[in-house]
Amino acid sequence: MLTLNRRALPLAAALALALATPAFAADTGAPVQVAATEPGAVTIDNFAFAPSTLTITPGTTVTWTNKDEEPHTVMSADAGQTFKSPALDTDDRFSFTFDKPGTYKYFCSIHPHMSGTIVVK
Ligand SMILES: [Cu+2]
Repeated sequence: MLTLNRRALPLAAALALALATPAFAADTGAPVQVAATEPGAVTIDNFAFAPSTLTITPGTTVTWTNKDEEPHTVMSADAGQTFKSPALDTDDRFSFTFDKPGTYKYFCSIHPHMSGTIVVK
């Protein structure tokens, strides 16, 4: 069952891409273009979170995708560490659903100068 799911997932994703995007995007996978149009997508690239500030509505799931060759983390800056990812290798993803309005600052624990903000309102 698990093996079946693992095999079926990329196929389903490719199919969804092919249906939702122009034909040329299906071949390249185009994850960057797709991610950029999703309201809850943050890309980690060149030691920066993009967009650095993302404004979303409550209940939105934000997914961070590491496009760097270096590992990064996503760690909320509040004392309670509302969200905290493991080290993300290249193309790894981390998701968190923001239910409560507020301003959530976060950073990469490996490179603390990397920071970003999620605004939920
Ligand atoms: Cu980092």
